[in-house]
Amino acid sequence: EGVQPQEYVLIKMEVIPPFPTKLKILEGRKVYLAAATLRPETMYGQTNCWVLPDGVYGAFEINETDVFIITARAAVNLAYQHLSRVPEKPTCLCELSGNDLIGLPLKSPLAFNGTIYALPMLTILTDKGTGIVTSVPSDSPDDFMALQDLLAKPALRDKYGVKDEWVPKDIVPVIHIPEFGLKSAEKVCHDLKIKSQNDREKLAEAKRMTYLKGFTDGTMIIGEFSGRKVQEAKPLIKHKLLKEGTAVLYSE
Ligand code: A2H
Repeated sequence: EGVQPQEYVLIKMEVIPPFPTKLKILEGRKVYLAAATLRPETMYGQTNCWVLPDGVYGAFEINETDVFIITARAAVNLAYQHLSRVPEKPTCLCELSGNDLIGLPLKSPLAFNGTIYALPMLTILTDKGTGIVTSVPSDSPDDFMALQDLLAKPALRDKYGVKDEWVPKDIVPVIHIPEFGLKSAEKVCHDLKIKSQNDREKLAEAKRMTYLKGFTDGTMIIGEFSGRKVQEAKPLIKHKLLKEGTAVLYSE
């Protein structure tokens, strides 16, 4: 963690009822997997959600209606940021493992795909954000490689009980970058010859390259702000999500 606090946008990925047995006690409530992102302008391209299979999560009461599934660590931080039903005290309705979340159908704001699913990512850090990550394989090298691994490795899908119909077949392009085209993550992962989601050093380089170019040279090619520069669209999309209540701010 750095010296300066990092501000994330938490995207409320709504769990579509009816709930499976492990989530039954949450029935009747609005339940969300809350994903921390630095790139709200890419949300059109969400194809799935990522959870850590061995991760420990909880279902926390955020207010009278909403429940967020996140790590306990994030719930404590949220409770000190006015995002807990009981001020400064997280209330957990049930504990869940990442494995319990795999396969949940979700509806996420701005996503071009109507229903997306929670899938396993093995490199999620439990001491950053909420432990839930939304997947935008067009623009995130980590997301692109985790998806490649699932698509290319039937044994990996089997290990985590992932059904083929949960795995997105198509990437949804969001941003055009002159140097990298419409699927910058795929292009950079290919150019750097990245083999898997565990290729951490090369992925750090890929992230650095795409993050910077996307912001400085990128143009939106989808949604309300299509044709606008990413630099202009980013704050507009962030405020739109916050205003409509499909996202909240979170700092750590
Ligand atoms: B970003 P930073 Cl399109 N473990 O959102 C691993 N990764 C996590 C995480 C966790 N616990 N919590 C959040 N993240 C991811 C979108 C995106 C992101 C795009 C491109 C790049 C990118 C869609 N995934 O991040 O260490 C989230 O993925 C590249 C930096 O705080 C979040 O933003 O800088 C980003 O990492 C936060 O990472």
